[in-house]
Amino acid sequence: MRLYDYAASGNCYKVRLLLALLGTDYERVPIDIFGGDTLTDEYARVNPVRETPVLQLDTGETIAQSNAILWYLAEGTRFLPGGRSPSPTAARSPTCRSSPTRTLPLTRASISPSIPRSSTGSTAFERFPAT
Ligand SMILES: N[C@@H](CCC(=O)N[C@@H](CS)C(=O)NCC(=O)O)C(=O)O
Repeated sequence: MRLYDYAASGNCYKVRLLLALLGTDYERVPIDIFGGDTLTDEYARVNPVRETPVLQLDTGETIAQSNAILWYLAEGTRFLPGGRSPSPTAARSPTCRSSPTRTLPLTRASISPSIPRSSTGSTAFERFPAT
């Protein structure tokens, strides 16, 4: 497996840390996010969101979002025992398995901050639900 990795990133570091704790061999692909490495067409094919980290499996499938990568790597190990996720959406490929966990962090990090929150923490959508 291959990790697209920006050395100074905390999101990348936690993936490197878990890979090290698991003793997993991987190829590290250094990405300089300030040097334009994420702005190439080639990188857009790896991650259209143009962020690091990205884990590329030997099948070529890619997993973005650090927490989704952690989930994928940890499942079935001592860090997340109990085997692979029993979720119906988790049935097929590794990337399918991790897709809910990829979507949730992406939503939280990239979409919900732009939804205004009141002082009680509720969003406009919650205060004015569709009828
Ligand atoms: N929610 C994402 C955040 C990823 C992220 O912000 N990555 C930064 C490095 S920490 C990045 O690659 N930024 C590239 C850019 O903004 O151009 C995750 O947890 O993986």
